[in-house]
Amino acid sequence: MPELKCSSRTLSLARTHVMGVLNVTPDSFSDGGQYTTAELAVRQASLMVEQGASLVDIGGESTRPGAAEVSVQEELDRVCPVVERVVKECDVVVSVDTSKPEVMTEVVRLGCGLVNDVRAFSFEGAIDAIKNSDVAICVMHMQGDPSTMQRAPGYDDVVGDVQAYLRQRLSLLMQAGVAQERVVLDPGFGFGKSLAHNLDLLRDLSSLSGLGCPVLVGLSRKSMIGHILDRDVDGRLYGSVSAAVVAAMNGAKIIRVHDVAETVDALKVVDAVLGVGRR
Ligand code: 8Y4
Repeated sequence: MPELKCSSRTLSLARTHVMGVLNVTPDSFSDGGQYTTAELAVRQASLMVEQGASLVDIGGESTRPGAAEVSVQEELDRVCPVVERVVKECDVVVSVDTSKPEVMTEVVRLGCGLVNDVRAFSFEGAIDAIKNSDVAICVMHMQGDPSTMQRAPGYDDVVGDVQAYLRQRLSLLMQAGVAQERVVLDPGFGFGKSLAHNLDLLRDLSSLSGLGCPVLVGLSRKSMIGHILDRDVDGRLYGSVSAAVVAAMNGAKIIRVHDVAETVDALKVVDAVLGVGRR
């Protein structure tokens, strides 16, 4: 069975894994910025691990439209103390959500297992920052940039376009010397996509696995769930868990979520149906 090497830890790709979201931005609206200090962040990470998360995704830059840009120093100050402590204290793969090469270099040094870049390692120096390490990387599709991406998203064929973009990034990374075995691909739900685009991508998610890398998705509490249900973020739990189930049935191996315990239960059912654990 294939595995994903994440620095000193390994994830079996025989089952579906949950990645718990741990925002360390003062303005993160989903957790109200409650976990800004390292102490509270580590407590939240420990809870998510107890609930069955295989990874925690630590992010210090908000990609919400209209969110303030964060300097390199500010992002380092937010993220590094938390990464350092979670790496030492928790039995989990530490993922860091960043696009900045300076942050990547530092968190790789601190022992993170995955670098999650919503900008697909497009900033100058980003590929160099991860290439001579053994961290896994998540390469995500986005149309436009976070400030403008939801204004008028457009595609000829959203599934084909996203797949072509990810194939191109993968090929560039491999040319730079990054082994394909380190790469995770993500269609980037909500990043420059209408509801119809998101639904097309979720319905056809299994076609992404054809690129030969494990697939990660983030659907949790996103506006596509809000639009389907006509609910604000506090009312999106069942919708988010349902979307996670669809994604896992369609081959996603890592699901990025806010509600770890609930999603872990749902994915145990999916994995049982998929026959995980049988020879
Ligand atoms: C409510 C709650 C509404 C959260 C919107 C949001 C992804 C990601 C994000 C993703 C990967 C978010 C950092 C956006 N989404 N990384 N990051 N894939 N790989 N919005 O889909 O959660 S942040």
